[in-house]
Amino acid sequence: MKLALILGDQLSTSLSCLRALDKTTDLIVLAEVSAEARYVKHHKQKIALIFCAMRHLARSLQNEGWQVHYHKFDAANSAQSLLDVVTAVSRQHRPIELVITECGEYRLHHEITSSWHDKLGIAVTVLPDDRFFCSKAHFAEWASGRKQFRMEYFYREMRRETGILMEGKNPTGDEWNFDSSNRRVYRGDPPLPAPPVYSYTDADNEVFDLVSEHFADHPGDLSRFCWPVTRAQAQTALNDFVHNRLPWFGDFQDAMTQGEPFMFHSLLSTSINCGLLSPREVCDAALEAYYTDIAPLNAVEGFIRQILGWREYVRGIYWLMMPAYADHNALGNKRKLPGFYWTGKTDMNCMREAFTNTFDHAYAHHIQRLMITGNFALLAGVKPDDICEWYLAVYADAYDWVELPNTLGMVMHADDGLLGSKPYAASGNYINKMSDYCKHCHYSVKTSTEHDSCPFNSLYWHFMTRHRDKFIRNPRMTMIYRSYDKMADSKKQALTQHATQLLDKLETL
Ligand code: FAD
Ligand code: DLZ
Ligand code: SF4
Repeated sequence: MKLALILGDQLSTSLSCLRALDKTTDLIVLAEVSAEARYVKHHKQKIALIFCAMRHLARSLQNEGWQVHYHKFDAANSAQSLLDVVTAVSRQHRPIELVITECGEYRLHHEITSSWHDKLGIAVTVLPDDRFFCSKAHFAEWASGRKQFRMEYFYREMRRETGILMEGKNPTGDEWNFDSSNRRVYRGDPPLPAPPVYSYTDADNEVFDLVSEHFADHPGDLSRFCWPVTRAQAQTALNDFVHNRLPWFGDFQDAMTQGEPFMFHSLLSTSINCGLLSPREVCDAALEAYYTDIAPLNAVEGFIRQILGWREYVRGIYWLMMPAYADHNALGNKRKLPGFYWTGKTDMNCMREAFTNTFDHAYAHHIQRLMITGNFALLAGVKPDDICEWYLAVYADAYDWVELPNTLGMVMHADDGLLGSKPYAASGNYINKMSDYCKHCHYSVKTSTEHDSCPFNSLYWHFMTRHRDKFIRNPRMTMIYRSYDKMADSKKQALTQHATQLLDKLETL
């Protein structure tokens, strides 16, 4: 007989390892273990989501006739890692082989491929994860010989290969990208639709109690838990998004509004990443909305680009560059992450809003992650390790393969521009333009060097001046340095002095 191990982010009945198994003889293992639940301080909602969804998948597989060994989290059990559980099950059932779909994270992938065969004394077969549009090998082929790996070119290649939003050889609407029409400021029209509410079972409630009891020291709480935990709920989420938010997704993709955590975003990353939805079916649903006039092209293209483009691209980069990628720190950052990232306590309203969403929902939308909490960490020169650990812990959709390139590469520019041709650094002006946060803030966005000036303003110029040698020859940054050079010396000095003072008292902002 064979064993298959299904991981907490592989919760799909069409997984490659299941296709290598025989229902009548083989056994599937799913295990809730401390090693996975504690390797960073995952938000309580992330652990609850994964455990609930694992339990539902186990039940579905049993209903389909599979034999399943399900290991529930038990603090008193001596088996606290995936290897412990597989070892115990192997001793009992004497399989000839362990089959597993390759892991999403390098950490576990390396552990399994380098040592499990010897430790278990049986064959360990790792099968490709074919839930992605682009295999690791195909991405490596695309990347080979290129000096720069620009997402936009990869995305066009994926469009051509899949035929998604293509009319023969040309992109639908004669443009590859409608980003320029996707920067509207949101002023309350149309009203923001509330996301769907799901009902949870007694089995889910058992998980919520378990997480509250054993992971009390982890961030966040469970009172606002609103994530799909079954495939049916995830399909409801997709349907709800396509009809109620996708039509405006493009227009308001970069907008932020006080007290509104979700805007017109899909909230689908948790379901896609843990396996409840496939990226293909999500793109198909968006395409269908375009062809049936439910959503316009700028929305559908903008949404598909995130999945067919960014999501596939960051996964490709991760597997191409790991393990060395995680150690990059191209800007030489040394500052430790300010404590308010974990407590949420700060007078900067934009940051507080992002933290509130994060702790309440294990969610923040992309522009909050990139241009608020990410931007601040970039400007303040936070160590990439610290900020990466934070993003991996606090979001319910976070797994190293997707979090690391986004944080280390896109936000922190720590990979020296492999992922982005210029850092996404911005002053308070950008935040004021794209949101109403500054109206509700203790700080003044209009000034830079007063005692109550927006910290983003002087920190922005401090960032630009301390990295001048690196960025001055970047053609996309010439204008920035030109306007700095035009400033009076007294203004430059005041900016430097004010930013230095802020950096010295960062914890108190
Ligand atoms: P939407 O805005 O509705 O986007 C649609 C879908 O596109 C998402 O569900 C997601 O599957 C995909 N997507 C969008 N942007 C990206 C991207 N940059 N990379 C990969 N996929 C993308 N996304 C994660 O799934 N997990 C993470 O751990 C993660 N960490 C991030 C860390 C930082 C610092 C930043 C800037 C972004 C990160 N992202 C991550 C990308 C993005 O912020 C989230 O995918 C998105 O906010 C999830 O919410 P949504 O489902 O409502 O997305
Ligand atoms: C994130 C996570 C958590 C919190 N718990 C488990 C678990 O108990 N069992 C499990 O199989 N997977 C869990 N996961 C997801 C894994 O960390 C993820 O599968 C690996 O990091 C590989 O991507
Ligand atoms: Fe954020 Fe500055 Fe605006 Fe306050 S004034 S909300 S700190 S950008």
